Amino acid sequence: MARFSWITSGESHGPSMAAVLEGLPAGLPLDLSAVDADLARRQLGYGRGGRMKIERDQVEVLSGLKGGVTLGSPLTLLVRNRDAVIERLPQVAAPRPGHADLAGCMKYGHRDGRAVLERASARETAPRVAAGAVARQLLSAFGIEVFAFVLEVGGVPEVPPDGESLWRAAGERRHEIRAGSAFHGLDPALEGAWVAAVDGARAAQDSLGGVFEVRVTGLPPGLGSYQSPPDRLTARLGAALFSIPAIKGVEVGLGFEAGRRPGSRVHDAILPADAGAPTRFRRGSNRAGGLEGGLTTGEDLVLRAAMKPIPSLRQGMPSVDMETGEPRDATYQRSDVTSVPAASVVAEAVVALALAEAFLEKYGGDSMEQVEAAFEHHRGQLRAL
Ligand code: EPS
Repeated sequence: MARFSWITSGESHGPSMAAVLEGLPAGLPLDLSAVDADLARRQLGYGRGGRMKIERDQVEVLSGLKGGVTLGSPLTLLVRNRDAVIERLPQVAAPRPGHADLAGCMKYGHRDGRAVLERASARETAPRVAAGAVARQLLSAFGIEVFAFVLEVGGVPEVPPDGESLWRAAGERRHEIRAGSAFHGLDPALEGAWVAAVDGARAAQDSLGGVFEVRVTGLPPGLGSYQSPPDRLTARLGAALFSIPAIKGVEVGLGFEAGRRPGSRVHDAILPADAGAPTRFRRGSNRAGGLEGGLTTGEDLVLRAAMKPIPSLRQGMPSVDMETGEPRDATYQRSDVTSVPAASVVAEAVVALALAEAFLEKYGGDSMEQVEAAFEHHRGQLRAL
């Protein structure tokens, strides 16, 4: 049985983008329309730019599936680029501050930023979302749901909103409320101010960042490990979120606030659970955000990430011409004003992928039947603990 792993490939304006997942158990039915629905959500959000008007991202499966069910072999997912013009695009003469252009050119010895940006582009997140949608279906077979929503766009609102209150208020209507939001948010009262912020930034030829929250429900306790530092799930989830382009900060549970409070107002009391609960224990609160010691606690996972504004600015940023060495504005072609809503969908994908990996480490088997048996066995152990 192969270890669960995945890779993406493709250039932003090449013929296509792809993802290959290895180590999926055989016997998982895949709903490809749900994969397409995630790809479509990634394309949405108020403030997206011209490229999203061109693309119609849809998944094609090239291997690993028969009759809609996984075979246990590598699963290859293809997302074609409509804007496949890589051979006709101009040089990127002046690197964009904030993008990988300059650091990438210095790494490889290129003078044309095009050689860097084609792969560094956030277009890469399209196949990642497809891969994440598959991971999400594996988790969903065990009652685990990954849900992200946008909290802030461009510093609006001024006081950071409480994700917990929004999440609780939305309850079972969360999918419906988020689907009705132009920003994948849960607070309809903020939509008008967000639209105004994006319109203002567009008029000023500027760009905006923001903050989103990812919540995971239905997790069993004990995913991850404290035995070896890199295996800690907290580290792996942090790395997953930081792998999304433009992410500059990640918080778990209370996050930075945990560093400001005394321990008695940080840690979550352990209490006896009611009879019939899945374990004999319950927690008085979830300030830990569902992770203790690098392991899931069985409480909801609560993660937040901050995204910087997109570095392709219409107004121009000071840069240097790579050929002449003279100062000039950074090269600009087109860009989004904000892609925080899209990043929240990518965050769901990378969190689902990291959790699928940890889930299969603990309960892994060659087939879904074997994974289910391992999962049920652990549930029995937890009831008896
Ligand atoms: C993106 C495709 C890109 C950008 C954007 C995201 O397409 P193009 O470069 O042709 O306009 O719109 O990329 C970035 C924000 C970035 O910094 O690279 C996509 O599919 O999401």
